[in-house]
Amino acid sequence: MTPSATSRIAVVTGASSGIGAATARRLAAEGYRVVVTARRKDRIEALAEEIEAAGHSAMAYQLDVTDRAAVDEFATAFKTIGVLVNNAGGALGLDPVATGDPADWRRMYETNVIGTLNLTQALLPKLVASGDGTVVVVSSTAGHGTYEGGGGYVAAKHGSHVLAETLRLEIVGQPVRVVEVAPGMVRTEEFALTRFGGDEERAAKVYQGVAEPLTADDVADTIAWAVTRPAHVNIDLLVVRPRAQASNTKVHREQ
Ligand code: 8X3
Repeated sequence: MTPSATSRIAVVTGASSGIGAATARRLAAEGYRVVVTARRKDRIEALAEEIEAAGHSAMAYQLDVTDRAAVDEFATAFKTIGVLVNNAGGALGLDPVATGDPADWRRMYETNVIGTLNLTQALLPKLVASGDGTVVVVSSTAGHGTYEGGGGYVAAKHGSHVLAETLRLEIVGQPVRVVEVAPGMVRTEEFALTRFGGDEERAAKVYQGVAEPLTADDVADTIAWAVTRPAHVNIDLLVVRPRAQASNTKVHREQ
């Protein structure tokens, strides 16, 4: 991988599906040279090929965001980076605090928080070096309010939110913006399936009767809007929900 030092590079984590893949497609269409990362090599390679076939620029890099040594190695490939989209993460289970599996809580903290920390720490010097960098943290409405069964995921997403807020305070004065995008109910190929360990019936119930949950493209659109504002405009936080969802616990379902 030999990215040009002058091109505007956008790194997207968790790009193998859902919001990450949609964001990569969209930022490529906006003119970024996108680097799509995820653990599943076949998927990110196919995505990079698809983006290239559409006349844009993309490359795939297999990466587990929780593997710090691998993240540090990845960072050495770049002199400068324009945009980092910390999207990798997800939910495991919907168990109450009383019975939730500590291993699930740990795993969610690792992917949603430490993964974002790893990428952000490793790439921050490259974002600064670009003279106009943007860190995007894809958190969740679960980072702003709790719900029954949310437990470990809510705790982890509050962690992502705090990471973004704290980083913005600490690097003020440097040429890097910190943007948090907090999506509510988004119907993606895998989010609910992963949460319920592949149980398709339980996953389908999440969206049952909801007229139009957000799509990955809706969230990609929001991210692209924030990223493409003029460099002096920092969109601190965007909370994005479908019209049918008034809060984490108030969703309109048609019978
Ligand atoms: C996804 C939103 O409601 O499943 O981040 O926590 S929710």
